[in-house]
Amino acid sequence: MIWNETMECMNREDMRKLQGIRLRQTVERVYHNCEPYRKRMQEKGVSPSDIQSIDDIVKLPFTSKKDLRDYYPFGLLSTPMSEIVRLHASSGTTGKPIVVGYTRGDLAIWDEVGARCFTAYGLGKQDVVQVSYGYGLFTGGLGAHGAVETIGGTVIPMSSGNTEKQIMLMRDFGAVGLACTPSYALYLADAMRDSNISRDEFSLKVGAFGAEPWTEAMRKELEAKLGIKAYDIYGLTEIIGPGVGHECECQNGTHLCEDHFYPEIIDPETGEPMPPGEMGELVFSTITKEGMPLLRFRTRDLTSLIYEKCECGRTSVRMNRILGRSDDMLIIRGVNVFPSQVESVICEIPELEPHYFIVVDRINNLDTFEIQVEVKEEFYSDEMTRLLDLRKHIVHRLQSVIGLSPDVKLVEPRSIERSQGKAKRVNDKRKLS
Ligand code: DLL
Repeated sequence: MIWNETMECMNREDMRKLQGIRLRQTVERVYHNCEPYRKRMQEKGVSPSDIQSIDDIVKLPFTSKKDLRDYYPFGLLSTPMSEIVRLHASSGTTGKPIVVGYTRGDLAIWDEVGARCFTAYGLGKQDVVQVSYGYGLFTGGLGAHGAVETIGGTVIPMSSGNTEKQIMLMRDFGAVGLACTPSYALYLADAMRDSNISRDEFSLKVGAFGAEPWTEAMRKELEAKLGIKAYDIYGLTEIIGPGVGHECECQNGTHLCEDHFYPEIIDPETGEPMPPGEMGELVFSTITKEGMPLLRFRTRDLTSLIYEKCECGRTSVRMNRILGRSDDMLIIRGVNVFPSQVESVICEIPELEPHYFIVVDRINNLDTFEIQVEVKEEFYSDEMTRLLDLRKHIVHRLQSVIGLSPDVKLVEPRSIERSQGKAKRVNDKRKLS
């Protein structure tokens, strides 16, 4: 099922033309209505008339998270405050949050792209969807909420937390779709198993999981545990929220809504565009937003793009799974490590639960690298030799995937703290000193 066939299946040449027209309009808008953008463009010697087609985008300056902080709270708006009908914010790790203002038109775009996501997952008017992303300043709850209402489905505005009630209502209201972070979905799956309710009593068929990186192995785990198809939903506050991209029934890359959000991949070191298909940092320009359009916003997310037509019929560009954020990358003893690599190894070992925590420290000038991982109930025995063998096997697999031998600590089931929103999987103590 396709929500907006014209846009999602447009031939690539027409799409580029449309993107060029929309980019030009956006550049005009920010140049005339947003002082920081005008100054930046003038400094770079670019004027709106230099932007004739989408290829000219490389002439424009980048925008970063730092810019959003520097112009906190409303300095990057391109409309008067009277046109702004909603604010969202995301709290970063440091300092002030990042604030985004939406006009009515922006909210309509958000509903439209959100509707494309849930339609692509096979959901429609007849379906009940439980939204267990947090509601509030975080875009997850209200974003998914608007999307489900737009396709005409029935939304259960659960928000996160209160797991027992989540499970009860999911069963009683016959939720077919579940929208939450993959880590919370895992938590719910375990809690459902522990409740005395049999799986047949649930109607769940589809998961819309995102807001944090997750792996193919985690998808398999979630699909098996919940008996569903688990789809990716991607987005970020600065650009709009959930709905920037989504998977389709082929589960082979995340389609980006590129008629609204134009993606580029750049070399994170030099800022130069990467050749098509290569991995690098994802950059977005919003080309239809009114309230706070962003040009060439550096997401810090690392991925690559696929431009071939998908088997589902959509021609929209697809994004490979996000390896992680460049600022999540750990450099341990000189080796680059992403938590997602650790996750993929853990999920492939049947004796382990997909719950882990990484602790990095520096002792006597040497990096230490510890991974705590839960062993499944049935394998967690007092028999030391069995656990030692398992530990050896994990270290060996991690060594071959990431090139480092961590200190693996096997811990009891349920002993690692669970998250109801985005999972926190790393404690890098080196940053504190
Ligand atoms: O997480 C918006 C969202 C809500 C997306 C619900 C999907 C579902 P932020 O809090 O601003 O917004 O965080 C954005 O989260 O730059 C990525 O690093 C990460 N992220 C979001 N979706 C995915 C995904 C929301 N599907 C940041 N896969 C982004 C991997 C994701 N990472």
